[in-house]
Amino acid sequence: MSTYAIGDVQGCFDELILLLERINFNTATDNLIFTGDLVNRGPDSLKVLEYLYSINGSVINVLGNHDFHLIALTLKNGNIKTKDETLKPILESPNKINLIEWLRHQPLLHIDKETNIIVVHAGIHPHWNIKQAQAYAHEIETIISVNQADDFFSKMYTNESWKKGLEDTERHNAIVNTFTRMRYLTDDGICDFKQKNSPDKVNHLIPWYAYPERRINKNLIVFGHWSTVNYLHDQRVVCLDGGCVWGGQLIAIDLSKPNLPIKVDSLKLI
Ligand SMILES: [Mn+2]
Repeated sequence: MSTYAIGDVQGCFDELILLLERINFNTATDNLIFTGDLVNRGPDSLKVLEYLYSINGSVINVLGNHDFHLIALTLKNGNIKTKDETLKPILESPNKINLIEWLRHQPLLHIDKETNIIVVHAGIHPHWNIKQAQAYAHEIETIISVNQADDFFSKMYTNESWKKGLEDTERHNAIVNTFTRMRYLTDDGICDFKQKNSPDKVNHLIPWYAYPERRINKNLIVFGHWSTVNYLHDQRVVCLDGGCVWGGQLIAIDLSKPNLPIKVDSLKLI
């Protein structure tokens, strides 16, 4: 029995199946924890969701920004923009309600009981300890899984950065932005949500995982969201976003062997 973490799939269904074959995934005995962004940009978002829903007893997906966006679009039920074309088959699927209900009951943070490895989509604010991170994640999980979630999703698109003393919408947005969009912070601990380049090209901002005195420093944190970082493993973090949707790789690790990535190349013709 193994538990695997898998990086950002973003609709790359064929690569996902190849990766599951590569790791000899067995639905009866193995578990999969996805780092979020299952959908959007890639060719087969609906197939990815339908497949994972069909084996949902073996799957956890920590929610990413694209997953949040899909839930928001579904609840809004309005016209979609060109950049969201790849989500259209989900929105038009007869199985839409089941898929979205499953998605919006997924966590923002998962801690593996065997290894104490933490999995999130983008990261954990360096000022947060584990108890705070769990409480903040739970706060949002409660809001988005109830019937009145529409209000939250209609106000979600802001660039609020976490700081103490925020309330209501500002606080909720800051928590979601941290877990699902954070890459860099300033010296003062303010998130910069615009910069997406790799850290070797950016001097004036600090990657969240390299922030001095990051409070969670014993548990390994596995994350995705940052394809320009690509696969990274240092003592305390593993990035699994190989940018498969951009022609890179889809990456998995067995949580009991986090230093041995298993990679499948994108099938995209470049
Ligand atoms: Mn993302």
